[in-house]
Amino acid sequence: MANTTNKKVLEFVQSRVDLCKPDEVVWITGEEAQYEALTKEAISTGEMIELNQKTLPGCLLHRTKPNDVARVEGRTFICSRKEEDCGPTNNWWKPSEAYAKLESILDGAYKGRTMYVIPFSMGPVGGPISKVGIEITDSIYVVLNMRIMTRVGNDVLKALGDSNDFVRGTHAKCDVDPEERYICQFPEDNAIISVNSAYGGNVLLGKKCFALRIASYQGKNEMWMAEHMLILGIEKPNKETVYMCAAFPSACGKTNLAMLIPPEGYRKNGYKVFTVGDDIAWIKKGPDGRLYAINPENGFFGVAPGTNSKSNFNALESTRKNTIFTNVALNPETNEVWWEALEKDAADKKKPAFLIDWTGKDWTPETVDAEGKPVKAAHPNSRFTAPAKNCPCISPEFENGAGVPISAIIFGGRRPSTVPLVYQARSWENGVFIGSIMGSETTAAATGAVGVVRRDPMAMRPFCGYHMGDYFQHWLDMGKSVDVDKQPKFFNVNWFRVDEDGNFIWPGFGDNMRVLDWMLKRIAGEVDAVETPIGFVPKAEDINIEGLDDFSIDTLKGILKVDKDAWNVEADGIKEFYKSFGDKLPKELAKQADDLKARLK
Ligand code: GTP
Ligand code: SPV
Ligand code: MN
Repeated sequence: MANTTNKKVLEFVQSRVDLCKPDEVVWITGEEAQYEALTKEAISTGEMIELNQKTLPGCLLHRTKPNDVARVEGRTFICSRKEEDCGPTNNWWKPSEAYAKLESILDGAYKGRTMYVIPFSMGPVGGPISKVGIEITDSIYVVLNMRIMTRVGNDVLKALGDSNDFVRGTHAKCDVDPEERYICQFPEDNAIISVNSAYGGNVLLGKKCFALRIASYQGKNEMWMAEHMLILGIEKPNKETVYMCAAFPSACGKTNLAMLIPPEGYRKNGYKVFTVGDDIAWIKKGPDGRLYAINPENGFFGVAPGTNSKSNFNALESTRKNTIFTNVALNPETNEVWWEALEKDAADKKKPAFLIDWTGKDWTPETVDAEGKPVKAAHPNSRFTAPAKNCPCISPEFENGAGVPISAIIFGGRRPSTVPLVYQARSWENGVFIGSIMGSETTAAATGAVGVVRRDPMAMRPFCGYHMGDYFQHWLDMGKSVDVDKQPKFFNVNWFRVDEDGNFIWPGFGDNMRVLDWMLKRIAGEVDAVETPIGFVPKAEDINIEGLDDFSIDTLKGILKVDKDAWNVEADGIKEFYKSFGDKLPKELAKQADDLKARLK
């Protein structure tokens, strides 16, 4: 039964009933008993596997079809009315044609099934930056995940009242047919339709589809920003907390940085890191003229492989109860989960000798594929869905709907060479330039080749809901709307420089605190820096490497170096990339590219 009299909501839901023809309609209320019943049902049908309830209380495992393990960028469409509003980084589909095709797929898609109506809020319910969505789905997996990732239920409908300001999301699993899989955003209609997938970012419509693709478009029109960014707070020994946002592409270290544990020396001196968000930030100007950020999500959909008590203690802790695991391995003896590098070192005795892999097959450390290559027990993009409140370092400001004031914006990606460990932009405009030229090696978070460097502006290439050239202009406009002394400082980082043998040079993870510390000092005006053609690089002695074994100041100097030849190649690549935006490229950025080239002469 609907717990709302909102005509627009009721109309939308009725339109889905008429189209998808479910046997039954269930409104998700937010009540505990309803979840328990749904969980039981999903366990009884095999959709979910109940894990060891002593060691992993409330935890479930889910396996997707092997053809459905990551976002599908090639099948993701921005269905703006005009093609020129979609831009060269997105796939465009004419709305009338997209609707016709999708409605033919949705026609009767819920026959013999139950339709779930999920009212959800991105951001604290009723908060000044928050927004509401309604997702229709035929998947209990989606319901249970949305319950962790967003705020759901009757409270949301109450907060929405009679307003028409909500996003309409329709999801149908259908046959999980990869040839008929479509993830479509209709920015002008506030609508999302996703069919033939049952995996994470394709179907949890509050996440990438709404909170980035639709929200980025809303933000452009309403003068705020939706970004693929973590938000963290660093409490200094004087108890002041400085907040930073960081945009890294998928599987490039946001969750890890957001939950960082500082090295011992910092902890002793009273530094603490708090997590506000690990994937998405909504940023708006506050009453005092500074920029404030909220995390619109309520949980973490994090990469499992590589997560262990050493690399990310806080993330691992977050997954110890009420968590859904997707495509990890199962230890049938203990009924617990496993993934590659769950042990912090090879000597760890817990490494299992026998598992059920993510596809449901028997697995041992000796298992190889047809070509004789070792088989991974967990899929490289296997994930955990964990409630934010489980996180030991969740920020006390997490539920503050007004957000936290941002002092720094950090960009970064996986670059084996060229890009130094850290550098600072000269200004907001130069910062936007640095974000716009971001490049990174592709990862398993999306289907396609892995390890190829591609341009990924602001880590938003797969997530910007409109023309990337207009998006750059919006960034410039946001900067102009904030007084210079209130603007966050911009930095770029690269944890992923490798040596001749392909090993990472910088220790990374908790030791990234050493780089954040330099940023804190730059923000406070406590250290100067070396001006280079690309921006301000630290003096090596200003990065604290005390307590780092086998890491010399010469090694540090090596990864701080700005190689002019390599950057000349980079600058040419940028100009090439910029050409794809045609006359939508803001002239300020074209000038930034020219200036860089001139400084490199
Ligand atoms: P999405 O959820 O896909 O947006 O990913 P993310 O940006 O949150 O990435 P995450 O923190 O899950 O890290 C992805 C991978 O990068 C993991 O395998 C980590 O082990 C690795 N990683 C994270 N931080 C570092 C680092 O500082 N150095 C190195 N070498 N690897 C890192
Ligand atoms: C990403 O790919 O950036 C993710 C995972 O955070 S997904 O929700 O699948 O998009
Ligand atoms: Mn992400």
